[in-house]
Amino acid sequence: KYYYQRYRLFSRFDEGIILDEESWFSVTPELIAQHIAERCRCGTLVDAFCGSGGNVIQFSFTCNYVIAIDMDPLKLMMAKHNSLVYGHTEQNTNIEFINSDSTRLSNLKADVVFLSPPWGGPSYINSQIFYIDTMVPNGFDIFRNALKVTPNIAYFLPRNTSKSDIAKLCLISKENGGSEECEVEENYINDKLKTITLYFGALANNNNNSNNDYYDE
Ligand code: MGP
Ligand code: SAH
Repeated sequence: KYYYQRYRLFSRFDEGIILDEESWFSVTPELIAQHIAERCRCGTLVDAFCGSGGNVIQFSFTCNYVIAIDMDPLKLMMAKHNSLVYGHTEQNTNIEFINSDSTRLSNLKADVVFLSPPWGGPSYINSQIFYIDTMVPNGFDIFRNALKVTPNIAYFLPRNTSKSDIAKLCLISKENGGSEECEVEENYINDKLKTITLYFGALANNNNNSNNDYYDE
């Protein structure tokens, strides 16, 4: 199923993209990654769960500087390699790859944090409703940690995510000095709902802040 969709994941797939088993079902399709990157255009962005680079590569085209974190060193090797396929070089890149546990990223400074954690494998869709606290690390803790860095957070989640859990995230955001509201975006490819992305802080359309408020040339 995923191999059949390989050019949807990476249009340059045939130029040497490398993925491991987890990445095949986790990578963000390129069109969606491009769209999210445009919405997150900023100075410094942290991709806290960078995997093999589906999002990071697109962020590198819209942000001045990208900090890409993953706890799995193999994922970082693949993300770096895949970024070379998309035009980066060892000498000339705006991506810094960091092998670390993202639940400890609170001392970073950034304009935007992007979160695309593991959802527990492709079986997430077997439940009618996906609950954020079933993720490992716990999806609420991940969000609380990101709020220590910035209120401007984009959170990539399953299409069957609990609506009351989304409301809980808004409450957590408000309690930690962030926005009380978030924007829920449904991401479709060819009329098929694939994923949702939540935008908090200045990233949300309804929070009345233009992107320029956090864009740092
Ligand atoms: P999917 O539901 O496994 O595939 O994932 P699809 O093509 O919708 O399957 P269908 O049979 O229902 O048509 C859809 C998308 O969700 C994937 O392309 C990934 O971008 C994303 N995704 C899936 N999983 C299991 C994860 C995950 O664990 N973490 C993250 N960050 N993204 C995931
Ligand atoms: N958005 C990525 C896919 C992310 S998949 C893409 O488009 O390519 C989720 C990633 O989170 C996996 O690579 C996994 O190794 C990583 N991960 C899981 N727990 C983590 C943690 N505590 N800290 C950092 N990375 C973690």
